[in-house]
Amino acid sequence: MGIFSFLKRQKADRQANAQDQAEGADQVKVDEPELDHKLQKTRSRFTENLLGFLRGKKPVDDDLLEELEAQLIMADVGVAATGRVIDALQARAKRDKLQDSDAVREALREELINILQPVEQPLEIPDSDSPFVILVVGVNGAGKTTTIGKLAKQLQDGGKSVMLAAGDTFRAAAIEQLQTWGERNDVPVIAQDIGSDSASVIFDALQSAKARGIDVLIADTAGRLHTQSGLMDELRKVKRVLTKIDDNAPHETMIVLDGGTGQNALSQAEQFNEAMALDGLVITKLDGTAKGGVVFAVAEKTGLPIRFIGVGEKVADLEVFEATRFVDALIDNEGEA
Ligand SMILES: Nc1nc2c(ncn2[C@@H]2O[C@H](COP(=O)(O)OP(=O)(O)O)[C@@H](O)[C@H]2O)c(=O)[nH]1
Ligand SMILES: [Mg+2]
Repeated sequence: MGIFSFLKRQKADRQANAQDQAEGADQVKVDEPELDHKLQKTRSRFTENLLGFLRGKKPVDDDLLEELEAQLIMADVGVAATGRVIDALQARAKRDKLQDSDAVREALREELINILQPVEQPLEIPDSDSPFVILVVGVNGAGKTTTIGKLAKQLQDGGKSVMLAAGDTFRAAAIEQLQTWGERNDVPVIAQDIGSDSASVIFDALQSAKARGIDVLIADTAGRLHTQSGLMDELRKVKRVLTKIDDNAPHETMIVLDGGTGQNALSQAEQFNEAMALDGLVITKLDGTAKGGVVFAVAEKTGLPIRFIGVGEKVADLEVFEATRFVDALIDNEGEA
């Protein structure tokens, strides 16, 4: 799908959306910039080098594939995902006789989508009598608190009641950031003083959410303690105490990764997953100078569902992750910017 049909589809999606939420319709922002526009910087990083050299209609040979391989690695796609793409392209070159750069480009597009398709698994919140608990983890600065704010607003607009727990008790600013956000958007925030026990804040919040019949509790957490193992111990303790109220809580342990940090984001996903058994991830800052390739690296190496992508600092800048849409926005299939 090219950029034009992509735009049309987005518009149609949004109109359908606005109709779905008739009473909340005034909150649906119709003039919000399109995903492909938001990904523009990321796209130009990704495609300038990666696809630029394809434009010259070179014959498809081993040299071209080698160059493509190098470009994918440089775009943060990672060794594993790059290897898979190149192997697939080599097989296709033999089988389908990729004639020119357009054919390579289309084949590349399909292989990139193949990597992301399995991790396109949106977060689903079932109707239930007890709160659905989302525990948000990740290193400082990744975008946890911002993502929580955006997500809370979107869930609220979708008719869910939401409560937040200020589980990052290590920095006063972190508690205030969440509280300010809650006040602005009419979302209750459960917080205690700085330095209090994160697990007990989140435990209290779940009790309160349950008593008030809240649909979704989203818990913020600290991104750094004195040691990495201290952080993992603390987060495991949070999980443990939650099960005292609800065997299935947290229902979603979701890591937030800064898409601009390349292979670091990948190793964070792997480390947290080992310690915490993650259910899903969010990759933020894809509107910035991120090269975008990290999305493929994380998908290939972890296989974890990508729930959302962050494409800006505003409340609307959180998108449900869709593989085809993402790849098309990234590689700008028709060459139009
Ligand atoms: N451009 C951009 N900035 C983001 C995005 N998500 C978060 N940020 C910014 O990243 C910074 C750190 O975010 P914060 O939520 O405080 O991170 P936390 O330490 O993980 O809670 C803030 O300045 C946010 O505005 C995003 O998707 N795009
Ligand atoms: Mg924070």
